Amino acid sequence: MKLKIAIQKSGRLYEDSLRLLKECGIHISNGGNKLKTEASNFPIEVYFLRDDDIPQYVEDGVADIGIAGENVVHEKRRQVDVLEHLGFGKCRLSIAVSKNESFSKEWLSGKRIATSYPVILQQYLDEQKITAEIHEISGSVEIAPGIGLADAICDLVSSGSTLLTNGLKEVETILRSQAVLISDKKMGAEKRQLVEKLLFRIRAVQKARDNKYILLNAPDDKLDAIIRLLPGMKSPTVLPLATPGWSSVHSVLQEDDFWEIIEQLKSAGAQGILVVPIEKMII
Ligand code: PRT
Ligand code: ZN
Repeated sequence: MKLKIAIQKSGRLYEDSLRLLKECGIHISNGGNKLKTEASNFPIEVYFLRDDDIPQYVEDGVADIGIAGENVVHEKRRQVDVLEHLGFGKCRLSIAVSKNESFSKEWLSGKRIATSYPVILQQYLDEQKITAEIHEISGSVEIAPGIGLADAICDLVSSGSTLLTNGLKEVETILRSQAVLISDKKMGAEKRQLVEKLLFRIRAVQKARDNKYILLNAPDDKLDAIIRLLPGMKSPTVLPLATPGWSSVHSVLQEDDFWEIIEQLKSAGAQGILVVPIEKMII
């Protein structure tokens, strides 16, 4: 039995999706123009599809699991389970208007809004009790105000440069999105076991990405103060150095706390601090 996973065939999620599988130790030949390929060392078949179609394929059981943006998963309203947020493909679905417009939510009332996300936008408008006209278009949404097709747009934004070059400004964020792993609700027990195995690896890869391994040297009389600064997985490892009166301390640090703690370690007397990436982390 093989697990079938659907990933984007080309586009913004393609490379990160392949990289994630690779980091999970799953060897597949690059898709190229192929519709599907197999892994040599894990019972998995990879299908390369358009991102918009992935939720439907998973709902229908054509694929057991898939990687798609939350934006697409919400818009398509398909009955699938979201198993994990994957930390890439981050963007937001926002309303944008001409940069000279003085915007308020009430302003939207009666306006024409161009979008490729009519379902999510309608839900937002209903929640806000705003009546507006939605123009569904499938691409180049950002040019709609300039050509007189709409008064505002609702589109995905990441850096914001597309809005800027089209004389628009972002005024409301209605959804934050990233790539997620979705699964078929009707999957059998054997497939579920394979999914668990894959999820275990994905989580180890994600945890490793958020953490760093740190090694440092310290005089023994400063050890207590230094150890208090380091969380570690249980507690830091302390090993004697060849030079009497000195020890080496090993620990794991969260990427987010990293710079702050390094500063404090230095002032507490730590020397020769090394910080190295972790490849996999299982706790
Ligand atoms: O062929 P297929 O249908 O598979 O590809 P696609 O063209 O529909 O999708 P693609 O590859 O553009 O995006 C796939 C997924 O990436 C989306 O569904 C989102 O989940 C995610 N993602 C992340 C983005 C962006 N960031 C993004 N910036 N998708 C699209 N954009 C577009 C946006 O629509 C706008 O045109 O990029 C432009 C804005 O970018 P900035 O950086 O100028 O703000
Ligand atoms: Zn698409």
